[in-house]
Amino acid sequence: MLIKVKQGWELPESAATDESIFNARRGLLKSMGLGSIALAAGTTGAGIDSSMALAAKASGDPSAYLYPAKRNEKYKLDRPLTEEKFAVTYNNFYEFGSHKRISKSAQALKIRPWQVKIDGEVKKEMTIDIDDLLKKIPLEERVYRFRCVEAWSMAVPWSGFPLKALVALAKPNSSAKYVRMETLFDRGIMPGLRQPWYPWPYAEGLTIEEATNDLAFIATGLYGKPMPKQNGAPLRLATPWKYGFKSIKSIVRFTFLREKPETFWELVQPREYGFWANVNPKVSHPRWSQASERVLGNSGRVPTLLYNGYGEFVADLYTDLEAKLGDRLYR
Ligand SMILES: Nc1nc2c(c(=O)[nH]1)N[C@H]1C(S)=C(S)[C@@H](COP(=O)(O)O)O[C@H]1N2
Ligand SMILES: [Mo]
Repeated sequence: MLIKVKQGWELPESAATDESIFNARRGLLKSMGLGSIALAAGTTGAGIDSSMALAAKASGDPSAYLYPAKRNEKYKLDRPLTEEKFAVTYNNFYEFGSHKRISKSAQALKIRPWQVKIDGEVKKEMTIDIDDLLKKIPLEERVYRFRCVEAWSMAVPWSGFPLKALVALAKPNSSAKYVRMETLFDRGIMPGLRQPWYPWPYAEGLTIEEATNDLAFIATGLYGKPMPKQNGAPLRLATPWKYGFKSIKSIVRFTFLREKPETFWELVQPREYGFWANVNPKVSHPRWSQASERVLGNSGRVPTLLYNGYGEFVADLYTDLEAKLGDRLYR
C-alpha cells in the first residue's frame, strides 16, 4: 500500500515564505546577462541569422529564434500578468525536490537532444525530435491564468501550440479514449527520484475530448522566450481550467489509451488529487478551502472561479459527467 502522507504535500502552501522567491535567483540573473550580451552583438551589424544563433547559444536553446510568438488574442486576462521573477522562481517540480525553490537545481535538466515518443492506440507509433516537432507546428502566445491546488495562482504568457495539433499528428485510432503524458525519468540529474514513495515517473492524463479542446495547450515557452527548465522545458502541458498538478512538465511520452490512466498525484493521495481536478471554489480540498487564492507577488487573496474562469470554453465537456461524478470532477 502507499505510504502515509509525509511532509511536502502535507503542508499547506502558506507555510512557504516569500523570501524563498528571492533567494534562488542568482543563477538566472547570470544567464539573463549572457543573453543580452549576445543580442547586443547581433544589433551591431552581425545580421539577423547570426544574432539569432548567438542568442540561441547564450540561452543554450536552439529554438530561441522562434520567440516571441504572435499572441492569440482570443484568450483574455481579468488581472495583470504575474511578474516573471515570481513565475520562474516559485515552482513545483518534485523531480528536483519537494519544495518551491528548485529553480537552481533544475538547471541540471538537459533539454537537447530531446525525443518525444508517441505510442499506444495510434495508426503508427513514432519518436520525434523536439526541434522537428517545433518545425511542424506553428507557435502562438496565450495569456492564461494558472491555479495550483495549494491555492496560489499566477497569470502568465505561455508560448506553444494547441495539444489538439499534436493529437492530429499522432493520428489516434477511434479506440483511443485517453491520452497519458509522462515526464523524463533521469536519476542522474533528478534528485527527487530518490524518494521511492512517489510513483515515478510523473504522469498525467486527459480524455481525448479534453485533449482536443481548444484550451488545452502544450507550452514550449514563457514570457516570449523558450521555456525555463524549472517550468518544464522543453515542453509541458497547460490546462488552465484544472489544478496546476495536471500541467505535467518536461514531457517525453504521449500514449493513447482505451482506459483511464493512473496519474501521479492520484496514486499518491486519491482522496485529495483525482484524475479530473477541475477548479471549483465550492469543493474544498479535504485539508483547506479552495474558495480563494493568493496571487504570486501579491499579499491579499482573490476569489477562485469555477473552472478557473474558463467555463465558456470547457463547461460543455462535463454536463453529462457532473450527474455521474459530482464532487469527484473537482478534486
Ligand atoms: N513532472 C512534473 N510536472 C509537474 C509537477 C511536478 O512536480 N513534476 N508539479 C505540478 C504542479 S503541482 C504545479 S502547481 C505546476 C507548477 O508549474 P510552475 O512551476 O511552472 O508554476 O507544475 C505541475 N507539473
Ligand atoms: Mo500544484
